[in-house]
Amino acid sequence: MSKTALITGVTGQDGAYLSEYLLKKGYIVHGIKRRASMFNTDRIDHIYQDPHLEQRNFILHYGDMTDSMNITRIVQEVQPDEIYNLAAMSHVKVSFDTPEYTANADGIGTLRLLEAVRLLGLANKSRVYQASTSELFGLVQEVPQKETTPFYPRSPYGVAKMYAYWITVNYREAYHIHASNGILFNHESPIRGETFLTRKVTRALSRIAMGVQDKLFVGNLSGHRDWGHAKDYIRAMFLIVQQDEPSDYVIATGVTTTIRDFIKKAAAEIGLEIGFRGEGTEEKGYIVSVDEKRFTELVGNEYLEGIKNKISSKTNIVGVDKAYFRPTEVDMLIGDATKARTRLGWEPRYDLAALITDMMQGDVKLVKKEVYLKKGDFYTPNYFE
Ligand code: NDP
Ligand code: GDR
Repeated sequence: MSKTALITGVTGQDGAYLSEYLLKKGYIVHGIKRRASMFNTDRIDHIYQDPHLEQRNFILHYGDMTDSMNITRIVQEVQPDEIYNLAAMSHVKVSFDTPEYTANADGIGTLRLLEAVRLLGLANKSRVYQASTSELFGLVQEVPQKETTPFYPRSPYGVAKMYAYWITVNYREAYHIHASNGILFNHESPIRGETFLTRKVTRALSRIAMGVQDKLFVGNLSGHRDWGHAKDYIRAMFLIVQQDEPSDYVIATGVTTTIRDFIKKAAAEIGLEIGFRGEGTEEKGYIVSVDEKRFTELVGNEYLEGIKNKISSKTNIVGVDKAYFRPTEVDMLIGDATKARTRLGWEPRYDLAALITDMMQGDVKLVKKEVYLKKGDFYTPNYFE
């Protein structure tokens, strides 16, 4: 008999990869999507199944983590063997603007789900995975961070996720639900949301390379993040849920990189060398040189002249805008995933270089499509943040 999984946040980066992964394993996958004024299922379009089909193994339900009755009804209908709670207002900076909503969706939303499992008598049936985060470590109390490192969240998002972490532990201990936290460090991919740092960078560099954008504005350039590939991290989620005993695991690569270096490495992927000059809000990034062969192969010969002009005119292509600063920042994250490596046998398959290759290839392709449409005089949105 096929297992049944329920994924909240199915339309997000992780929800999309996890759905695909579980479907390949023969699961029946149910996902909760929000009502939106436009289609919001781009990331799962390739696995979407027409609701008119009689036999479906990928089924979507309208729902919201802020609606207890809705969550309870869906859990009752689906009777899931496994629940992956991935839904969240997941943008740290935006959580400072919407703190109450973030607490409601990310914190209390997790309680709603756990309480549904308890009230429906599913404590022995439905295993729960909670999407916890390295943002719990915030102002880090130890380097590298592991399961025993004390938490010190630095944003309304981090604080909401801290509630979600502990309510998951509490329901595990109080009601013997197989509920686990995956304390995942940053993980990215070609389908990462466009307003997170890595994707903002790979998208902007691709657009600058092809002349459809002049400049990339970022905030703090000196922060460190431990970046992995989302495909590796959803495998860890699955493994956590398959363990006989529920537990909490750090998932990380163990390598940390500054934002400045991420920008340099992403540019180098398409043959551009970027140098930075100045300090603080006056820091600026310039194209210093171009590997013509690499650039021509990966981006296109027709854009080379534009790059050479930017080099000779010393045009600045990266700038700092303090609008992207956070009231309290998380400066340094680097995870120690020894527990996951030893107990789950989990190892990341992508290193940072492979992640960047995947992301740059994805965005160069998308921008080529954008340029093609523009040339044909078709409208293409800019999607400014
Ligand atoms: P995304 O932002 O890409 O996806 C979040 C998902 O949650 C989307 O499907 C979104 O729907 C949905 N959602 C948001 N608010 C609600 C709500 N109120 N009710 C129902 N659904 C909602 O996040 P990721 O895929 O990157 O991350 C998945 C989870 O893992 C999140 O909980 C995140 O906080 C956490 N996490 C992520 C890490 C990362 O580096 N990616 C690291 C550690 C933890 P919509 O598409 O309509 O916006
Ligand atoms: P983060 O990811 O806050 O770590 O949360 P994000 O990519 O937003 O920021 C990473 C670092 O880059 C700095 N930064 C900028 N960030 C954004 N978004 N935009 C900018 O212009 C910019 N300039 C500099 C940030 O200040 C920060 O230091 C992500 C989310 O996926 C969370 O949901 C998840 O829990 C954590 O990762 C682990």
